[in-house]
Amino acid sequence: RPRIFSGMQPTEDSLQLGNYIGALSQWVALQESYDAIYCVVDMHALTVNPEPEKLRERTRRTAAQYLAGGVDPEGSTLFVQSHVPEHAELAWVLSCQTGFGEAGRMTQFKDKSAKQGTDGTTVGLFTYPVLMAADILLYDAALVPVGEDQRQHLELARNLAERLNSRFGEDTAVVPEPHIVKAVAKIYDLQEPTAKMSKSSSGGKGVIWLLEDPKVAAKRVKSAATDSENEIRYDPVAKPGISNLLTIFSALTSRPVDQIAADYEGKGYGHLKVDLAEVVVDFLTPFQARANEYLSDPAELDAVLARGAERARGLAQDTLDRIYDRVGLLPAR
Ligand code: AQP
Repeated sequence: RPRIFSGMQPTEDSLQLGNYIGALSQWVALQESYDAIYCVVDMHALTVNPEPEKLRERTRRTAAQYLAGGVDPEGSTLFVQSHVPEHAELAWVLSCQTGFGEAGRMTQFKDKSAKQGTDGTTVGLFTYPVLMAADILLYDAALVPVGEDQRQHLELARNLAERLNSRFGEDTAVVPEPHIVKAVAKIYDLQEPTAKMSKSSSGGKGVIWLLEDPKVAAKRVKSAATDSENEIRYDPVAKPGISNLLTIFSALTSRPVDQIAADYEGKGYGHLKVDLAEVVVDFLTPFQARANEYLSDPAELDAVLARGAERARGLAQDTLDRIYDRVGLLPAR
């Protein structure tokens, strides 16, 4: 089976609905046909300087949400990035292959560093995409399921793989392909439907958190920003708010957007919002029950993560040995 890799950062207590629709639900759909490797990228989360206790707690919570979303811990490999030190080791090799200007062109870095100012911005935030490239190349991943916002980082990983191959020999690294499902690649903030729903967007008011009280989530859906017309149709340019609600509705019910839009022909926005609020509650309630079950037994969760790390490490060591050899590092005796 071809290999896929993906990960998310444990930067908040809860993932948000965009993480689920754009990434996690894709992971679950792909895990049967691929050798899937899913990682909680806690080292990436260090770029925002979290409280140590919070980071540990959020790492477990993120893993529990992967499992609650349907990641199969038997068929797939689920682990925590820092448990496999090869990620940081390969990142160093790759950082020596990355142009300073090339890294500086990453739009996510430009956006985040602009908010934080020069002194608040760490070197870790700058080299974040290089660590992400290491995550992917370490497992010879052929495919990387992510949301649209990660496209440029994926392109860097591809460029680095190609660079290694042209400098050190054709099969030094596997060049990964992004797997971005266009229809759900970008879920928007409910209050600001032209901005990506993100763990840090709109002060949280337009975000649906996977682990928040479903009643609060329902309220957020009902007060989503729309437009001054009254026609329900999918038109992301003219009607970003309504189109986003239709996309979320479609993703959570596995029904085509057009069909849903047709159901609401001639009906008011209120109808759509009330029904979508119910769909969201019906999704969140069992999701949270499953997540809480995993969280109620941290020892078992840690055991799942330990098994995953053991398998991941075996794969990672082989790749790192190969790349260390190609770039000319002397093997240790
Ligand atoms: N709104 C979204 N729509 C579709 N996909 C999304 N993803 C994130 N937001 C959306 C995808 O989820 C994964 C999250 O990976 P991450 O936690 O490493 O990265 P992130 O993009 O930093 O997450 P957030 O929630 O957007 O937090 P911020 O921006 O506040 O740090 C990725 O596959 C991403 O594409």
